This record gives sequence, C-alpha cells and structure tokens, in this order.
Amino acid sequence: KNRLSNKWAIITGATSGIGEATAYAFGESGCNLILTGRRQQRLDEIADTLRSDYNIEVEIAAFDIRDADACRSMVEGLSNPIDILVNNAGLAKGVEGVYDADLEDWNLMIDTNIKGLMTMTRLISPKMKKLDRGHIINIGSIASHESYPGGSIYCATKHAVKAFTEATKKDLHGTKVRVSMVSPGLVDTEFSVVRYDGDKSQADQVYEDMQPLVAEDIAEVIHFTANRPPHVNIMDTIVFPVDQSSATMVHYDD
Ligand code: NDP
Ligand code: 8X3
Repeated sequence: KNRLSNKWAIITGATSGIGEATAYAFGESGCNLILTGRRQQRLDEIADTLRSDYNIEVEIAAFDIRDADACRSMVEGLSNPIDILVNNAGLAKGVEGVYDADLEDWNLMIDTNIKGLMTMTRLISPKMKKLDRGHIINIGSIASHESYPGGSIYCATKHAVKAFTEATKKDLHGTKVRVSMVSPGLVDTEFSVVRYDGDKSQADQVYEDMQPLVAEDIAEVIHFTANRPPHVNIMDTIVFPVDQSSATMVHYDD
C-alpha cells in the first residue's frame, strides 16, 4: 500500500547518495518534495528530473545546514505542513586519531551531523506536534552503535544522533508523531570521497574487493520506514552489506 502519495517530505542532503536516492524513491510514490543541500545546480537538475518523471511538486532550497538562520528562513517560507522530515545531511571528514585530528574537521562534523539535524528537528517538530501527525527519520550509522579507531568524532556525532532520536521520540510520547532512525553500514556514495578530502582512489579502496550497499538499498529502507501504517513506529534499522558484520569486520575477496 502506498501511504506517501500527495504527502510533503523534506529531505536534507539530497544532492547525492542516500538523500538523492530517497528523493527518487519517495517521488516514485507520488510524494511531494523539498530538497536541500549546498549544491544548487545538482538540486536544480534532480528537481527537474523528478518533476518530469513523477509529476510531483518539488521545491529546492540550497543552503548550508550549519547555518541556523538559513534553516529557519527555509522553514518559515514553507507553504505546506511537512509530513516527513528525513534528516540525512551529514559527513565524515578525516581518519586521524584524536591526538592529531584537525579541529576544523571536528567542528564541521559536529555542526553538520549534530547541530544541523537538531536545528531542523527543532524547527519542524512544533507543527507536527500541533497537528498531531508527522514523521521524523534520522540517518544514523553503524557508527551510532559502535566506535572505531580513526572515527572518534564521526562516531560521537552518530551516537549523538541515536541519543537525540530516542529522546525526541520520548518528548513526543503521547502524540501521533513518529520518530525513527536508519543506521547503514558501508554504502558506496560520495561519503568516502568527502572523508578522504577528495582523494577518489583512497575512497574507492574502501569498497574494493567487497560488495558495499548502494544508496538505493538505504532509500528502500527509509521508504519502508515512512510507509508503515500510522500506528507503527520503527525505532532503528541497522543495514549492512552481507560482506560486513560490524563497523570494522569486513570480508574482502582474496
Ligand atoms: P554523500 O556525501 O553522498 O551525501 C551527503 C549529503 O549531505 C549531500 O547531499 C551533501 O550536500 C549533504 N551535506 C553535507 N554537508 C552539508 C552541509 N553543511 N549543508 C547542507 N548539506 C550538507 O553521502 P551519503 O549519502 O552516504 O550520506 C548521507 C548520510 O548517510 C550522512 O548522514 C552519512 O553520515 C550517513 N551514512 C552514510 C554511510 C555510508 O557509508 N555512505 C553509512 C552510514 C551513514 P552538499 O554537499 O550539496 O551540501
Ligand atoms: C558511515 C559508515 O562504517 O564508515 O557511517 O562509519 S562507517
């Protein structure tokens, strides 16, 4: 059953990877979309394709999610109540140990993965609470559940997403607003290119000799989570490729 038709969803970080794939998955179900990210041209192109392929309404807003004022003016400009907020925008930057990691990278991750997600939730949730409906879906990670060397701050930000998701659900206890999380393992997106600061060959090595997830695999899970009947709240789903068994246990072909 399609429960997403004619709804309105915001997907943050929809210019690539999981966010973009989720936009297509929701669009195919007739869900109207508001797509965000910093890269305006990509938003334009994705929105054009979605409008012509699925005959849905698509609005775009290019801004940096670390900028709380930009988040606020986007939300204040909305003309339709939001049924689904997919808090997806996020990144890892750097793989150094805590003792020599770059403080700018740390702030970038904290401000994007934690504060950006929290700001969007703070801005969108009041109307959901008032209307007694809506769904917030946060993109966590296996790094929300485990910590690994070289990932101290990224793992800390994703653990924060888990804590925030659970507390948000409890804050909205007694309402019909749903709060969920999806926690992927290795997904072949632009994620590793960003983590390795644009070094494509290092990024490719992460997914070499094993079969990673693709963005569409996670988009399907986000779509499934959003499309449950209104009384069903999926709290969290951990999704690995079959070649992965923990954050650091990955099977590579000989
Ligand atoms: P991508 O790099 O492909 O996509 C990240 C998205 O986030 C882009 O659309 C990017 O848009 C947006 N974004 C990043 N920083 C900002 C910012 N400051 N302001 C606005 N938008 C921003 O990676 P993924 O699709 O893999 O990542 C999506 C989410 O999934 C992230 O939260 C990530 O942590 C999580 N995740 C990814 C996994 C993986 O292995 N790939 C595994 C587990 C979780 P733009 O650059 O245009 O601003
Ligand atoms: C991204 C997946 O394993 O690099 O969240 O932490 S991992």
